[in-house]
Amino acid sequence: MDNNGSQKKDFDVITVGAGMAGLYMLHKLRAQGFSAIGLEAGDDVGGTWYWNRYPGARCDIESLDYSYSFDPELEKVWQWSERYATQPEILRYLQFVADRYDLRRDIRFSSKVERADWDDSTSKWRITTANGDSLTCQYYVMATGCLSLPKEPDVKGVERFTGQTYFTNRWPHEGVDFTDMRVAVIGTGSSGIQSIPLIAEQASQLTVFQRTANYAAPANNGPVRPEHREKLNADREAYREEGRWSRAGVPLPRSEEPYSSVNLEERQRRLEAGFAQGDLLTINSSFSDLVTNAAANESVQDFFRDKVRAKVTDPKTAEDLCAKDFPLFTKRLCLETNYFKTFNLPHTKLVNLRRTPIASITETGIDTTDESMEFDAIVFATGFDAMTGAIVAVDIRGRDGISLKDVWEEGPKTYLGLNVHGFPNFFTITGPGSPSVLSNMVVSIEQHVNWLTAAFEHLRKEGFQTIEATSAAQDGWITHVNDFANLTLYPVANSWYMGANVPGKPRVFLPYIGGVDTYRQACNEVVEQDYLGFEQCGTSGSRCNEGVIRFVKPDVQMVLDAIAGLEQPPLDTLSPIQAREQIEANTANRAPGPEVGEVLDGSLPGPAGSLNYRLYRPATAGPHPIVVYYHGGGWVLGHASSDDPFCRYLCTQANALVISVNYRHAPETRFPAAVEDAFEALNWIGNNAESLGGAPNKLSVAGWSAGGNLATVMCQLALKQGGPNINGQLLVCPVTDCDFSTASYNENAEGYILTRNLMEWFWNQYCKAEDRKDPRASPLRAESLVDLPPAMVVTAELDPLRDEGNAYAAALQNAGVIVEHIQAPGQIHTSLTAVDMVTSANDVRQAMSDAVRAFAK
Ligand code: NA7
Repeated sequence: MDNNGSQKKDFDVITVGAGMAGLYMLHKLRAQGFSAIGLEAGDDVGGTWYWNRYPGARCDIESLDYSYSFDPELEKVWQWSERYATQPEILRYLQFVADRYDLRRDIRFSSKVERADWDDSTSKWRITTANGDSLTCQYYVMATGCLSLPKEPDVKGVERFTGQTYFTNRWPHEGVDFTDMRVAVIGTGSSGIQSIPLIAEQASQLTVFQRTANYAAPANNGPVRPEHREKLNADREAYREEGRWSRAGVPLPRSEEPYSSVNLEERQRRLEAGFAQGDLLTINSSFSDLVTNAAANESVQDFFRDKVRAKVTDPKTAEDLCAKDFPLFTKRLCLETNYFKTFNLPHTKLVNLRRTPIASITETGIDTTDESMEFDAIVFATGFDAMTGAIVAVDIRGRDGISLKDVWEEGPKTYLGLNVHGFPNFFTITGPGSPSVLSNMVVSIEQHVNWLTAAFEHLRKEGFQTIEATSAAQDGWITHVNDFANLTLYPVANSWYMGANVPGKPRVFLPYIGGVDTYRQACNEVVEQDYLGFEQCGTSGSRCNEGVIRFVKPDVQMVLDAIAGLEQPPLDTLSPIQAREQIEANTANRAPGPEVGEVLDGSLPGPAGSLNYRLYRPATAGPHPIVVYYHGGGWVLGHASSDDPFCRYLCTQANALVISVNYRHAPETRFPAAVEDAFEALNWIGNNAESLGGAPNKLSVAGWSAGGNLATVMCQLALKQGGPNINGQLLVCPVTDCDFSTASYNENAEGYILTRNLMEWFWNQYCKAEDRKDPRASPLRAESLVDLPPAMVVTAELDPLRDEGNAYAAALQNAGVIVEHIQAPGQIHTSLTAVDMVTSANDVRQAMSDAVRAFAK
């Protein structure tokens, strides 16, 4: 039935927007037998390609990739004429799609949605349009695009100008002829960079007002690359699938090599090749760390700036056109065709607004702080209220009338970028918190539409009327999105990704940067776990598998994936000697940790022979407080320098002399040999503090894992048996007890490097069963913890040892000891000490070094 002009008022699904997302949504819904209608503000299909008709408008993902994949026949009947198609061609494509699948009959055009209200009593949304339509639906889907609501031109005097004013994102359908006109363009993002060369071809004078110079690579546009078409045609489905499981939604090899790992020549070769390739993604994919490593990024920035200098004749203009204010890629890279060369034309001029800002737009032109200029036309290429603007432009009211705009006041909150807690049956396609603008939009659109329509099908089959994200699942996802963003340089840029281009908009990273592949996997797992984190309700009851889909910190997950990739046998299946060899091999190429003033290897007298130590001295003037450090390794593995990066970190950050002492290991020597060695070393260091360069009476202990066990035992022994005065104890994921029945042992028995089996193996090597309850092995069992030194206890959420560490912190507190206790979410046993590898633990590490400083005060 035709829903367009009909009187039908109630639908299974209402979709807002008839761009790429809305069209495919309608097609899928119809195929699945849902009644659906699309509401579109424009008078035809096309979305962003309907509105953005400025000269030079093109896609910046190659058209072969920037096209639907859902119908192989469609790909046969539509052929792109250019590598990067123009806006008219993309619009024709979308019109062709609308015709081919007869979609217009289910779209009401010139229907701007103004309100959407959830009605709990009927479990339906009521949608109200500007022309007075009031429709209801079970599912309400915003397919309004990420870059659709124009940013208000925030330039003083904008209303005064009496000449012609144009906005790139609302370009007249009939086009504009700038012949013989004096034209100003404000804005040098993609829209400005694409339109400026073409406007310059017509205008008698062109003045470009640039606030921030952008990085741009040459588009090298032309016919579709034959090799690209061949690759697609060779195995269409495999090609599309590769795109779906790629980082950015485009099949492209991705280097695992950091920038610093290849020599200068190879770097240059890859950069030149990427540049010549003429796309957004190749350079970034040529190294593993360009968006995470500031130094690598800076170096590639130089490469881009040199390219500008080579193209622009006037050195001052060239310098002004060089992007300098933000790391490369943290604003969307632009593709340019003749942009930089346009500034070599005699009638084109660049005004650097950083030097001479606009004072005001006047009746006849633009006044900067430096000069008055007259224009016949001003073009605003000033961008969009991206990702959230078009969504909250509709007054969306969820449960109990809560407003989405209010809920998102401090930044958008979504689960998977799909749904919002408090807004049942409301969905956003490519919403904030999904890869969206960091991906090939078409791939992301298809994935969302497929996911949603499968969910609708599932709910229909199961007899549920509503689905809604739980608050916990949503919070978990928001944390995950932010964790990923914070691993990168993106948050430092004043980009629209950060909402920073719109005055007053909260500064929050809007898209999901974990990659299309990672994201798709998460969405799939949510479904496999019976819509994890979604509450599904129907007349006959409700169902909710509550949970958080990604709770491991993303960089920790990368470490886990890398280790899994090694396919090594579990340590507990090896002999101790083999286990030591495996660990040594694995840590040989780890990040080295910070530079310290001096590293000194020495030995000290132990109870059964000398003990090696490694001393780390800060570069600052001493004497320094001393930290006696005990390494981890389950009493079986490791040595004085095996926690080298962490010791260096403590040394520099806490400005302390860190002395990592070795002790005898099991199974060669078992409990209590390690304790005796550790205690002897502590006493020796206490007695020799001054000659070592330490400050007298400023001695603390620290240790990780089994070393944490020894550190805390040292505090107990020093008090009991008369050892040096200890100012504080830093216990990082310490072993404090021999009980394997804690919840954390069960929850984290496998999968996070330190397994339950491995821990049992360590204990078996170290300590006879009958000795394990001795407080020197299980310090949690000490009779009293009164008068022990102040402590910082740090535990990791995904560590079998979490609960015993937490129990020790609580026991110290109960005994009146001053305790700072951090429970690090999403971290594992080995990640807190993995300096420079797991940066998500930087805050925790900082707190540790602050605590060590405080011990010495
Ligand atoms: P962008 O990328 O947001 O660019 C907007 C440009 O307009 C940018 O250079 C801004 O400078 C400039 N701008 C915005 N407001 C002002 C004022 N008040 N004064 C001077 N200059 C201003 O939007 P586009 O439309 O070019 O591209 C959007 C996306 O579409 C693009 O990334 C592609 O994905 C396709 P600023 O950087 O804020 O200093």
